Amino acid sequence: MIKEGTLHLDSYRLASYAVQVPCYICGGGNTFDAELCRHCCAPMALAHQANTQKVRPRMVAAIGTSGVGKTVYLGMLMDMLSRMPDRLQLLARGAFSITLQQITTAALSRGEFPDKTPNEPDRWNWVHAQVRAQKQRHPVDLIMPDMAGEALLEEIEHPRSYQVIRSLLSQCGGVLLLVDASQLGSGTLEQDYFAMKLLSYLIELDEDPKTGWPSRPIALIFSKADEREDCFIDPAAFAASHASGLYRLCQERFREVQFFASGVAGSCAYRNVPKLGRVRVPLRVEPRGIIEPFEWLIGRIKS
Ligand SMILES: Nc1nc2c(ncn2[C@@H]2O[C@H](COP(=O)(O)OP(=O)(O)O)[C@@H](O)[C@H]2O)c(=O)[nH]1
Ligand SMILES: [Mg+2]
Ligand SMILES: [Zn+2]
Repeated sequence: MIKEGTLHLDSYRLASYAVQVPCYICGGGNTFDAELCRHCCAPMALAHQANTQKVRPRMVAAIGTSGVGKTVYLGMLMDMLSRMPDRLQLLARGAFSITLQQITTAALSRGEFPDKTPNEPDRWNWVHAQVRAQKQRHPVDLIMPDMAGEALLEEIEHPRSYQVIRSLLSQCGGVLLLVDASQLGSGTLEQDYFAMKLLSYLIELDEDPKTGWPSRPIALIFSKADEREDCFIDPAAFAASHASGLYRLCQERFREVQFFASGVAGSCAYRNVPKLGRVRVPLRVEPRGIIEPFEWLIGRIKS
C-alpha cells in the first residue's frame, strides 16, 4: 500500500515457478514455461502432452551414422503414413512433429535432399505422433527424435557425453537401425563396425533378457537400397554376405531382429552447385520399403 492507492504485488507469479515439471526423457525438473529441458534439451512439449494422457507414450528411435539417410527416411515415413490412413493411422502431435515431414518433402520436390541435421540436441526435430494399426484397439504414442549421427557416435565412444541419447535409448521400446547398403555393397566395412558398436552399447544399457535390449525389437534397415537391387531381393542374405559381423551379433545376442531394405530415390546423380561443389541429388522420388519396417516394429513393441 502506498498513500495514493493500492499497488498489486507481482510476487504471486513466482509461485508457479516453484512447481517443477519433470522432463519426459530425463526426468529432470524444469519451469512450467521452459521450451526445452535445461538438462537434456528435449522439447518440454513432450512432457506437457504426456501429462494429459493416462498411458505413458512408447518411444522408438531412428539411429545410424551421419549420412546414412535417417532424415530422409523419417520424413518420408511421416509423409506416407499421414496419407495412408487405411494401413496405419497417424496423428501428429504438436507443430514440431510436422516440421520434419515438411522439410523433407519440400527438399525432395525441389529435386534435392534435405540439409544435414545439426549436432546440437536443441536443433533436432522431435516427432511425436499417435499411431494406430488396424488390429490394435489402443493407439501407440511414438516419440522419435531425428538425431545427428555424430552425436550418437560421440555418446557410443564416450558414454554419458550426450545424456539425452542415453536416457532416450534406455527408454525406447525398439529401434530402427539404419545401415548404408550402398557403402556395404562397395566393400567398406565402416557401417558394419558402427552398427556392431551401437548394438553392443544397447546391450550394455539394459541386459535384462526379458525386459532389456536382448528382447526388444530391432528393425535393421538397409538404406539407399535403390543402389543395390540384390539387397531388396533378400535383405537377410545381403546382411550375411556384406555385414557378417553384424549378422552374427544379431543372431547371437538379440531375439527380435528383422532385416529390411529401403530406398527413397529412384536414382541419383551429382550436380555442381556454386559454393557447395558436387552435391548428390535425387533424379526421381520412388519410395520403396519405407512403411514395412515401421509396421513390423510397432506390432512388436511391448507396452
Ligand atoms: N540413393 C539414395 N541416397 C539417399 C537416400 N536417402 C538419403 N540419401 C543420401 O544420403 C544423404 C544423407 O541423408 P540424410 O537423411 O540427411 O542422412 P542422416 O545424416 O542420416 O540424417 C543424402 O543427402 C543423400 O545423398 C536414398 O533413399 N537413396
Ligand atoms: Mg539427419
Ligand atoms: Zn530432459
